[in-house]
This record gives sequence, structure tokens and C-alpha cells, in this order.
Amino acid sequence: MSRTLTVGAAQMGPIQRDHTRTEVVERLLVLLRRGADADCDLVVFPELALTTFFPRWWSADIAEFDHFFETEMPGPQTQPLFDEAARLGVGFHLGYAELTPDGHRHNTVILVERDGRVVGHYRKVHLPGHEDHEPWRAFQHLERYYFEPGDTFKVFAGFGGVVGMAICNDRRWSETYRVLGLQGCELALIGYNTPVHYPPDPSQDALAGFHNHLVMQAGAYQNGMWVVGVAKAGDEEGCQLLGESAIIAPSGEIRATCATDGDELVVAEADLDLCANYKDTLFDFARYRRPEVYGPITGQRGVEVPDHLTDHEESDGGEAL
Ligand code: ING
Repeated sequence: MSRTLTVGAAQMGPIQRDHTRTEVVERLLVLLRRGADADCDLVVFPELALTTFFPRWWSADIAEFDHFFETEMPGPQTQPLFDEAARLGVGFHLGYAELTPDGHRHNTVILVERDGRVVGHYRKVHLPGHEDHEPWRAFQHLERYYFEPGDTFKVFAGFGGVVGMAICNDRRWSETYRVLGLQGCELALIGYNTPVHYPPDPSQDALAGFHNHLVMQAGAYQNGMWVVGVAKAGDEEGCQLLGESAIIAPSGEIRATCATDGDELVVAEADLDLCANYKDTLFDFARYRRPEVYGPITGQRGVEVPDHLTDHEESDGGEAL
């Protein structure tokens, strides 16, 4: 029996600081219904899909931004999304800022099955940016101030296969895909809010789109998994966020990508059995991977290279460093 899923990447345009949850949930409902009309089994919403990307601002009182956080999921304002999804029989993935009852703050996503069952949650492991106010920046990227990191990558049984989740900066780290891949992940869902401008190195700005697809296509291919990357895009409070949401096959091919920076749904048929074409051949980890060779990779930049290895003379491979 085919395990083909109809997947919708539900890209969102910008959410401004004063947009209410009710306004945003209404936009999510429109995208969800479009997904249902396209016979989607699963609609993937972005990272922090309920609010503007508030870590772009510094606040000395961290609690000043608590209104951007959800203390329950679903809560009164998000319940309509859960109800409508269950009524339509469409599953969804939703990113949000989580404030736990004991006061911990996480950048979190939830995955909900077509019958309304919560499949699982994930808390962002790789928090980019900086911990303290850095006024030199055109805008802040204070995820390391507002959030505590998650501590595990998990996979879940759902949608007829093995589903994993990651968030935004996680997609830039090859370990993310490999740790999910080693657990048999067939479909990785990755929401993102990516400013096009990168203050520490503006030379990367022009490559933002290239790097976005590069890392997800590589991760998909090298681990034989589908990758669905979904943006919150457009001009948010003067900060341009990258769009180019994409549905990527285990071959690394892009099967669908958004053309706008607004609310846009793109759909693709994801045959989960296609993963085996790669997991059982080229990337048969059990047969070909050499973890005993890799060891606990502890090397780091800045290792002194002995002179004799930098003289560029022909060598017979020489001694290892
Ligand atoms: N955003 C960015 C991301 O990793 C970033 C951080 C911006 C990295 C620009 C590099 C360049 O896509 C989040 N939210 O992680």
C-alpha cells in the first residue's frame, strides 16, 4: 500500500508587532482550509507562527515580552485552529513561543495528527544569535536571551511514517538531519524565520536563499528523507525575512517552492517509500557508515599545522597531524 502523503507548506507573510492572535489565527485558518481543499494530509506552518519575530528587540525586562508566549497549546485563541483541523481531517505543524508553568521559555513546535491527536512537540536545540543587547546591530537576534535550548531530537510515528522536527537554525547543522536520520526519520518538518541581513557578516546576505535550500537539500539527500522547510517571510517591522519555502524529496530535488513573500500554500505528493531508495542503498548507515572511524569528533579550528605540512611539497600522504 502506498504511503504517499499530500503535504502543504503553508508559508506565512509578515506578522507585525501589533497583530493580534485572533488576526493571525484567522490567516492560519485560511491556509489550513486551502490545504484541505488541496486534499492535504498535513499542513506545515512556520517557526513562531503566532507572533512577530520578537527576538529582534531587546527588553531589559524579559517578562515584558511574555505576551508573545503561549502558556498552553492549544489555548483559547489557538483552539479554533485545532478544532477546524480535526473537522477537516488535516494534520498540522505549528511553531510558537512556549512559556512553561514553571517559567521556562522555549522556541517550540507541535505536531497534530489528522484526528486531532497531538503527535509530539520539539524544542529548538540550536539557538542562534546572541545573549545580550548588541546596539551595533540594525536589529537584534536575541533567541539566546529569550529562550532556553531544547536537549533532544526525537522522531514520532505519524502520518503513516516516521516524522521528525527541527527549527530554523537547526537546519544549518548537518547533525540535525543525521541524528533524525539515524532514528529512521522519513519526513523532517522545519519552520524558519530567517532575516536576509546577517549583521556579523553581510557578505552572506546575497546567499541567504542559496544557503537555505543548500542545507535542506543536502540534509534530505544524505539521510534519505523528505524535508519541508516553511518560512515566515516578508518585511516584519522593517526586517526582511526570507521566503522560498520548499518541499524537498529524499533525492534532494525541490518538488515545490513558494514564489512570494506572503501567505502562500504550496503542495507536493510525498511518497514516504521513496526514502528507501536512498536509505537502503547509498545511505545504508548500518552497512556503509563508519562511526568507529569518526570517533567522538572533538577536533576544533585553530590546530597548529606543522611546517612540513604547509611547505606544499609532494608528500606520500605524510603522518597524520
Ligand atoms: N534564524 C536564522 C537562521 O538560522 C540566521 C538565524 C539568520 C542565521 C541569518 C544565518 C543568517 O535561519 C533563526 N530563527 O534561527
